[in-house]
Amino acid sequence: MPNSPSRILITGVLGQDGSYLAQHAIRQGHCVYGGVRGRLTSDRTWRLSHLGIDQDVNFVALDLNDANSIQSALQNIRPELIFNFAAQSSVGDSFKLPLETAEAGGMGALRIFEYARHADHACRVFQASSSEIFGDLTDSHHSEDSFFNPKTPYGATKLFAHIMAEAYRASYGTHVSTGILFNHESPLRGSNFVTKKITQNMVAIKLGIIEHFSLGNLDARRDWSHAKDFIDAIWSMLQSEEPNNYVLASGQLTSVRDFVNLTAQALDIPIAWNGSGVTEHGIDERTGKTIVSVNPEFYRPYDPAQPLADIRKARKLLDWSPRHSLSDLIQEMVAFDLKNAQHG
Ligand code: GDR
Repeated sequence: MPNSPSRILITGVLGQDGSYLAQHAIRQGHCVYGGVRGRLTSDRTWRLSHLGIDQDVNFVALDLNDANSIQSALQNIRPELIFNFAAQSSVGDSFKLPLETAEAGGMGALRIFEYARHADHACRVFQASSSEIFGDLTDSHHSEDSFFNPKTPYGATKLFAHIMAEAYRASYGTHVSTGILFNHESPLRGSNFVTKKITQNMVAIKLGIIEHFSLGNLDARRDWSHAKDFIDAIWSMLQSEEPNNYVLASGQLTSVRDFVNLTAQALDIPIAWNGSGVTEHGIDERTGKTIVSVNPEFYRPYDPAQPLADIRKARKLLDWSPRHSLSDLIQEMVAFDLKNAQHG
């Protein structure tokens, strides 16, 4: 891809990944268009404002549920690079919203591939795929060639788009790369995801704003990376001549309970666990008070165990490796949440 400034469309530009990708592209002098569904209000642009780039993004109306909206945005912008991050991104909510999840995540992606296929100019696409496409464990380590067996509406939708990306590559020569993204977090993560929920609530406990909060499955294990590390690899994917699929992860699984422990450590809160199952709770050893408990309301109808990731392909072909450790990530999230809680 030429190094000259490109027209770049980012769907989901208001989300965590879209914001960091926009920052990366703007720093390199590219012209960034950000697809936005619905009204643009300041409470929706807070991530871009935090990164200091809210004035640098050209916002365009784009609703992945609406074929006409996608077509007219793409025809006006004629993007050379498209990063498709927009989706109903909560696995938990996909059980409550299966139709919306499938429409935007599945058909929305397909409509973007169709544009790239027919465009009369060079157009490369990045499709955000997910570790949820693996579903139930089959291999010890999961790579781009593993068996896909999703068990959630979100995972099934992501697999549809993933397979379509491969089909467009093979059948039409479309330049579509996918990132099979394991969990990736940052200070800009939404508070409906477990990491942010933990850091925000533990900070509020530390500052005496709340006394206690609840979680669901403490035994769930996830491979958590810093979102910024993934952005580096995603950018490289569209700079490569050959499109491909890449697993992105750290290669290390940690339980939700241990994420709480590491957050407590970062905040200097001594925590001990008592009980088991729904009665399990974490106690502040200094005060003897319960600060974390289990609420089955946060359990999912199905919560497949996450496999270990095999990231050798991205390491080799993209010359990529994660730069942040889990404790770096937690330190950064806690510092951000402390600042926000103290300064409003
Ligand atoms: P996930 O992320 O479903 O893996 O999807 P999430 O942070 O929502 O859940 C991670 C694990 O934590 C358990 N958990 C809780 N989750 C939430 N949200 N709230 C709780 O209170 C809670 N308690 C325990 C969950 O059961 C789960 O096992 C993320 C998203 O970013 C997807 O878009 C992405 O594709 C995948 O990661 C890879």
